[in-house]
Amino acid sequence: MSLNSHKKEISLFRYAVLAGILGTMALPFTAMAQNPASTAPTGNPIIKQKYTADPAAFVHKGTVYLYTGHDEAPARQERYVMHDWLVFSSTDMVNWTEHPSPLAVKDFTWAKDDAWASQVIERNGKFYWYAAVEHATINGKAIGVAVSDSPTGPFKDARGSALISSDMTPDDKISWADIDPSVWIDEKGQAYLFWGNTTCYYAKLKPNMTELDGPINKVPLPNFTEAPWVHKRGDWYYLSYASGFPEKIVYAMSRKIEGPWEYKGILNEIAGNSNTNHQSIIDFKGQSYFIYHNGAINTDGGSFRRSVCIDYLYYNKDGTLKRVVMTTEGVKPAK
Ligand code: FUB
Repeated sequence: MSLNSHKKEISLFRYAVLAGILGTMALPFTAMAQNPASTAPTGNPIIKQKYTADPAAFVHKGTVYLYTGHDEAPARQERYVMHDWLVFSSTDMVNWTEHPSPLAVKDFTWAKDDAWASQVIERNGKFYWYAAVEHATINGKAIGVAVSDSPTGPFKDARGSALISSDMTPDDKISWADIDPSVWIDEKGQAYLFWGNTTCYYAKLKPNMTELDGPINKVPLPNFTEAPWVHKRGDWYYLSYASGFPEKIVYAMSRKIEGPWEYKGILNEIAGNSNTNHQSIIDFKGQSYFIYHNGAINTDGGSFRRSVCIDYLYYNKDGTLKRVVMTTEGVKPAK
């Protein structure tokens, strides 16, 4: 997203929505901050003791691990303040346990700040965390990769340098082009990294998961803003992404991960008072879930103090996706 655009967006819209649809969810944040690490299952947002954003979830041995960004902007400061990432786990999608923060920008010695969106994937018993940060010496955003033997960390920088930096995508004139990594491993074991803002990129990864294996390619997608997320169901690949600004989540489908992708339309509407809603899609215990963020906690929530929510995702018989219904109730415990 454009930072300038974000700064302009304190908007009446945010307060109108808060007063309306989401008004009943506005709770005093000071009270919520006293909650213990395990959150009471009271619907959306699912994490109430701190602000969480940019969810990325995956399932490992019967447990869902949810990785999030951590919004720490003081009230009324309309800018991102994000220094570390958080991890939560659940065996039912409703009761979430917070673990100690396993990764921070400072763990990437070559990075300056901005713990933006990320995704974790498992390969051969190791967990690889792809994360967007501001590079300290190469102008703009970059993507690093950290590794751990446990999904809850601690994670350490796997390279000692950026995997993706702005000098590798020179056609892009914006400094925040290289953000929002999404990673996928296909049936043959080939790993792919997707990312981008304004332009969607992908590249193959080597089996070590820490080096590119070939050129950086562009994915032609209509009105792509950011937040690509790749998933597969049956024979279909899905590439969902944020579109426009404020952002809706839209999606495309393909029989092959390298495309061509066919645009299919809107998956999730604008998330109330948040300009972004950054999705993650998983299946767990026979049900599909759409995980995203809104700005519904507290009247100071909004675009820079966001909160992760979960609602159901449903497919049509032809493989297309039904539009997500965002709710305050959230989901029921998965059995
Ligand atoms: O959290 C910072 C940025 O906001 C993310 O990288 C984008 O996807 C948007 O959610």
